[in-house]
Amino acid sequence: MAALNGAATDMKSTFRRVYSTLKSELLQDPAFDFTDDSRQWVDRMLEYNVPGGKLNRGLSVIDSYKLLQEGRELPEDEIFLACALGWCIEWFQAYFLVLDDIMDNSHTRRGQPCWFRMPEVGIIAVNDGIILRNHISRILRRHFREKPYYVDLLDLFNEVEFQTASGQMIDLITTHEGQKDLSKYTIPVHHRIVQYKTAYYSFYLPVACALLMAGENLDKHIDVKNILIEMGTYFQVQDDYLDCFGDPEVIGKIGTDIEDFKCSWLVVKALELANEEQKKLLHECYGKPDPILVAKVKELYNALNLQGVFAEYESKSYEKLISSIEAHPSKAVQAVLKSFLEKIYKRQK
Ligand code: DMA
Ligand code: MG
Ligand code: MG
Ligand code: MG
Repeated sequence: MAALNGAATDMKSTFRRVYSTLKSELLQDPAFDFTDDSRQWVDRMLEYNVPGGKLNRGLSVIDSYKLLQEGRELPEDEIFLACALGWCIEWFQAYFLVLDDIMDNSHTRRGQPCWFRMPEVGIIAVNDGIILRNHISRILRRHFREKPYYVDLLDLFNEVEFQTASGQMIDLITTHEGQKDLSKYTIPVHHRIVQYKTAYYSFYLPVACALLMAGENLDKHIDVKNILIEMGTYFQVQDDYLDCFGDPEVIGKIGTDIEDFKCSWLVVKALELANEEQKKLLHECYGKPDPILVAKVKELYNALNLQGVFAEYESKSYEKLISSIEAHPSKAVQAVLKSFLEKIYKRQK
C-alpha cells in the first residue's frame, strides 16, 4: 500500500485511500460467491451512500487517536486501523441514513436523490441498509479480530446501534401516537429523542473507538461520554434548525420536518413562545403535506424570531460545553473534545 503517513499527504486523502482498500476487500469477500451483477450492485451502492458526506465522524477517530497519543509519530498500521474504524462509522451512518430517508419520506441527501428514490432501487434499499450494517462486522473481523480490544469494539458498535435504532423508534412513534397532538412536544421529549438517535453514534462512537484503540477502558470515561452526548444534542438542534432555515444547496437535503410532524427543536420552541392564536395556527398547519400550510408554519417561526432564539441557544451551548471541557483533568482529552466542537460550531451544513 502507498505510504500512509508522509508530511505532505493530508489526512483526508489518506482516509479516502483506506476507503478504496476496504471497498475492494468487501467486493472480494470470500464468504460470498459474487457474480458480476452482484459485485456491481454493491460497488454502486457503496459509492452512492458511503463516501459522499462531510466525513466529520470518520475523520474524528483518527484526529482523536492522534491527540490521545500526544505527538507520538504514528506507525502506518495504526493510521490504517484508525481510518478503518472511522470508515466503520461512516458505514454505520450510511446504513441509518438509507433507512431514515425511507421512513422520513425524504427526497434528497448529499445533493442527490435519496437511494430508495432511484428507480432501479426502491425497496431494495432496505436490504442494502442491512448489507451496509453487515459490512461493518466484516471490516472489524478482518482487521481487528486479533486485537485485545476486539470484543469491546463489537460490543460498542452493537450498543450504539441499539441506542440509535431506539432513538429512531421514538422519533417515529411520537409523530403518530394518538391524534396529532402537539402538546406532548417538550424539551425533555426532544432531548431524549436526539440523545438516542444522534448523539451516541455521531459523537460518542468516534471518540470511544479512539479510546479503545489507545487501550483505554470505556467504563473510566463516563465524563467524556456525558460531554459528547451534550455536544451531540447541540448538533441535532442545529440539524433541526437547518432543516427549516438552511440552504438546501449547502446542506444537500430538502427539509421535511414540518410535513412529517417531527418533534423538532423549532416546533418545541415555537410552542413555548406562541400566544393562543399562534398556537392555534400551529395546531392547524403543522404536520400536513400542503406547501401553503408549511409556508404558514415558517412564517410563524419568523414572527417568533426563532433564528434569534437559535443564535442565543448556539452561543450558550458553546460556552457551556467549553467550560465542561475545561474542567476535564486530561489536556489530551480536552484537546480531543475541543477539536470536535470546533468542527461543528456555527456549521452551515
Ligand atoms: C437522523 O435524524 C438520525 C439518524 C439516526 C439518521 P434526521 O431524520 O433529522 O436526519 P436528517 O435530517 O439527516 O434526515
Ligand atoms: Mg429521521
Ligand atoms: Mg431524516
Ligand atoms: Mg433532520
